[in-house]
Amino acid sequence: DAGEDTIQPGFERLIVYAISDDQQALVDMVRQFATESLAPHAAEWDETHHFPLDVLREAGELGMGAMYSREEFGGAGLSRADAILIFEELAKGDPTIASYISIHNMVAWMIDGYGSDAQRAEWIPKLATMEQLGSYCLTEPGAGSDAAALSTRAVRDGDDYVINGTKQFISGAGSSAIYVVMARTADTGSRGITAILVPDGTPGLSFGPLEKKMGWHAQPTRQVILEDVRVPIANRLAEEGDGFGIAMNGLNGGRLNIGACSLGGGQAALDKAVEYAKNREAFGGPLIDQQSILFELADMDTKLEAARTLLARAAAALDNGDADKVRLCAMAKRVATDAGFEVANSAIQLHGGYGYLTEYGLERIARDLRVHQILEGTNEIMRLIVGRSLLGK
Ligand code: FAD
Ligand code: 2MC
Repeated sequence: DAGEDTIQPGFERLIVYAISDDQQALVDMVRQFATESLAPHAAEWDETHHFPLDVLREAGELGMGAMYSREEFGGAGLSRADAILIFEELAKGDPTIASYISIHNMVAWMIDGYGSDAQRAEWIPKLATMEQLGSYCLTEPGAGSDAAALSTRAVRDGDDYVINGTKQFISGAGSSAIYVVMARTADTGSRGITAILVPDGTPGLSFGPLEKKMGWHAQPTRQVILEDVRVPIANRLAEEGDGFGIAMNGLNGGRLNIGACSLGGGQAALDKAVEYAKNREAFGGPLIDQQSILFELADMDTKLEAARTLLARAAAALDNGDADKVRLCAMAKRVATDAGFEVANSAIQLHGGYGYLTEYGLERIARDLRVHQILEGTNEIMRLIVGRSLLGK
């Protein structure tokens, strides 16, 4: 009976929610790294604003520098479904470092996916080990959400491009070896943008001072300033005019990873809140005996599980190249980053005054997760993307 083998539309993706043995081994490996090499240091890195390059290299040695790049030049060849599991585990240890690793991976994937073999051979091996780092340069002082309005310009001069402009809020800037710069090569809106590799040390490339931020203290955020920066045309990724699509396709996966980082941070906060409510005595018994507290914890758990489920659904869509992948990635980013922050904030409340103390680690998680609702496309832009899809645009 042919009908027995037919999976109803919409249900075929449910299969991916089961974690395979390989994925479980991956999760166990990353959990050990996050528990031993990230979690014990997260508070200190936050306080001292330390970007731990040595620990990033450890992550690189474990295969986390070019996770979903192809294996030919040293990538790990993993899927997006694998990646969200990894980022959730990393973020349980330190959401800020996990998020930086995501941005670095976005850069590696863009070079692997759209670069020439020469570009891939030059950059992927070093990015895969995280001996060298990458930064993604889209946002400008005058163009954030409206990214297609960017004005950094690349003008051809012989065999070179000469690039002028300023990129704002660039993660890893000043520490990276390679900057993927989205620059205007034609006045045709999003179709006139080109992605160009600018190596550190190129004359005319400089950085603004470190931005002082609410969270994400363990990674640098700076302007990237390009003044008559000259790079060979061979540094272009794909063709002129392809840059916006490359940047957006990079962000689809980035948005899932950032959502997974919020999930990991939120899960760590929930775990602390459960322990605290079991041990803190008030009104003649542990707090957990108050049903309103148990319900709050149940709601936190439910929010995270809903986010986890939607992230898995969107990751499967991205892995499969489904037509609705952009919409699903936007939904998942919005839901997961809101859930992570809300859960971290609730965990502070459940800890009473202690939640407000740095020592308990919750205020740091909340500060770190807050920005996930803003970057890689604000959650309003995620709604714009979903809303437009409803209109068939
Ligand atoms: P704006 O675009 O000016 O938005 C202001 C407000 O208006 C927001 O609430 C926004 O949601 C809302 N809004 C805008 N348009 C609409 C609309 N059409 N409908 C409804 N609401 C709207 N960028 C990079 O390229 N690379 C990086 O590595 C990077 N790292 C970052 C690290 C940090 C710590 C931060 C804070 C930002 C980083 N960004 C990076 C930039 C980030 O992506 C932008 O801040 C973000 O996209 C928003 O742009 P904006 O700040 O210019 O805000
Ligand atoms: N995936 C693939 N293609 C996409 C896409 C996506 N997510 N989003 C847009 N495109 C394509 C779209 O299909 C269209 O293609 P074509 O020219 O072939 O028709 C093209 O890009 C232009 O798209 P729109 O017509 O929708 O362009 P518009 O300017 O109206 O809106 C918008 C684009 C708002 C969706 C986009 O500018 C956006 O995502 N803004 C948010 C910017 C952002 O996420 N910044 C994050 C910076 S990185 C960061 O924060 C880090 C921490 C690293």
